Amino acid sequence: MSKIQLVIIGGFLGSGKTTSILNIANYLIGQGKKVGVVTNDQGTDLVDTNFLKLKGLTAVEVTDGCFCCNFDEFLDRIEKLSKLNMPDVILAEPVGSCTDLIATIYKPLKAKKVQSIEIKPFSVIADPKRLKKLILDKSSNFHAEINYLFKKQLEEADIIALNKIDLLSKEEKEDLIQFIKGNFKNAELLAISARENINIKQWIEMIFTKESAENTLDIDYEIYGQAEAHLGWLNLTAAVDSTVKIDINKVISEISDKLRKEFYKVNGEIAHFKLLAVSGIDWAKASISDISQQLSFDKMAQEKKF
Ligand SMILES: Nc1nc2c(ncn2[C@@H]2O[C@H](COP(=O)(O)OP(=O)(O)OP(=O)(O)O)[C@@H](O)[C@H]2O)c(=O)[nH]1
Ligand SMILES: [Mg+2]
Repeated sequence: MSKIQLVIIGGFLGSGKTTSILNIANYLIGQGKKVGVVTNDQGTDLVDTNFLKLKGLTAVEVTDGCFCCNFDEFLDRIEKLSKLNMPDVILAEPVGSCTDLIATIYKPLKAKKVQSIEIKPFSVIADPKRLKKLILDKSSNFHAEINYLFKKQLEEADIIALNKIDLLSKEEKEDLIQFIKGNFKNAELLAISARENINIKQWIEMIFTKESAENTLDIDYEIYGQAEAHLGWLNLTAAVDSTVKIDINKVISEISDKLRKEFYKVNGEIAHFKLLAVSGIDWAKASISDISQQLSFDKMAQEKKF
């Protein structure tokens, strides 16, 4: 029996993990592969899982904590996916505040000698604006411990995918590439756009032709814990009943604007705000992945304005 290829795509909150997974999955499906996805976040009934399912993928979730602290649950989900659609490839997304995955996933998988799984190199995605704000300009409202976590995530990568290059000038892109090359020497670097499908094929080739170097982190768990503690999580589900038709794109925009204004008032920062709205006939999803960024729709509902 051939092994399931397990591909883990990490990276900070809002860096583009789910967008990349969708893109990689569609590419692999186009090549005739069967693909399953494991998502992971704090809370249950996750936006990412529902989004990927609405996009037609088979997805299961590990909730209320990262894979790294729920290794058995992670294995259980892989088994569940195997039973559901016998995938050739499983794409897995850890929580965006998670690091030290080589020690907590890669090594235990090898130690347990799980014969059915072949683990592929570990990719970590970096959002360029966040990288600049956190590490280069040091202009973020985040606590220093979060900067530490962000750096550690990049340090253990086999592949760093500098994402969202569609938002960068040529100079900005070059500066960041030089910075990453100079500071994270263990990793291969690719500049990509998950949304605009730039260099995704090259990335996939890299994932499936290289081996993980298993860059074990030297990490201070106290600082890591403090970083996670500084990040607040809120998961909400609301049902709206109305006798008149509602424009769900507008609902998303209004909620997001109000939220962003409140964060500005308290000098706060948004790691990732994502909202999925589903009506009887259509759905929409949008995100804010930094307080200085505008709301961006991954999908708008096609409903006409009423
Ligand atoms: N412009 C641009 N936006 C992108 C790109 N990739 C992702 N995004 C947007 O960035 C936002 C966050 O993307 P996600 O894929 O949800 O990020 P994530 O890493 O899965 O986020 P979490 O699961 O919350 O950690 C979404 O609005 C995406 O549409 C890109 O290449 N270019
Ligand atoms: Mg995600």
